[in-house]
Amino acid sequence: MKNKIKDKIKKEAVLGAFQGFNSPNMVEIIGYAGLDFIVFDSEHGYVTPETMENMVRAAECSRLTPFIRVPQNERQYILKALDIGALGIHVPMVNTRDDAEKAVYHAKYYPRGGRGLAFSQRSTCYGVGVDKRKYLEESNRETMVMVHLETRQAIENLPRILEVEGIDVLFIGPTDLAQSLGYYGDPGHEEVQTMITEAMGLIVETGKVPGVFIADSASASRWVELGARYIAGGVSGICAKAFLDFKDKFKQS
Ligand code: 3PY
Ligand code: MG
Repeated sequence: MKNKIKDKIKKEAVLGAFQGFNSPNMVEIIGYAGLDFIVFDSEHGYVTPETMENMVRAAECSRLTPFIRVPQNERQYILKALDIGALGIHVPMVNTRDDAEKAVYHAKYYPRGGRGLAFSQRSTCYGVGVDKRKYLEESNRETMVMVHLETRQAIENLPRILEVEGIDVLFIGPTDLAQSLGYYGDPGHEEVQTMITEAMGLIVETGKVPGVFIADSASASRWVELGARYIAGGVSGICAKAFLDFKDKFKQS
């Protein structure tokens, strides 16, 4: 169970997308288009459990690394996301050091954490021919934890959140961050942008990896220059833009 994102972000920025609806076919299209990873969104989205499993399979078939954004930072969500075969989790609204510790604890097996263990699950090939010790070591090494920093409180607590071992990406959510600062629907506001820039500076300074959600890929280079190595957009937003463009360029004669 090699997680190619884990190695790649050490050297360069990776690109992915959040998908919050049922469609394994869409996952394959994104994979064949050459993105690095996909995040199935069960915080805002409504992916049903059976289709979630098939979307993880579709990602594997099309060389996309599958992650799942869990609805909230709770054991049962993190456990199911990983047991179904996601190679990492996105955890929304991580506001304190304790929140960050909790996310890592439920994503990692003993000795780092307390992830529940069952060899009957998809992630362990249903126990068929599995080398149990090797699986545990590999899983703890390859499973990624992405914590969402998306409130003023999270940014204020960033120095303490950064102390937690086992977080792979500190992912900034500009939409929620903007509303937490009072700028509803305006993540481009100067104060929000300054806060993101400063947070990224601190993350990079401590040798960790910042990530960020973007509305369009043209804006990514600015974050990459600041050290972000994990960039994601939203599938519906990307599709909506592509269809609007498709319609706008339609000429009848
Ligand atoms: C946000 O911008 O609030 C996000 O959660 C992006 O994923
Ligand atoms: Mg958010």
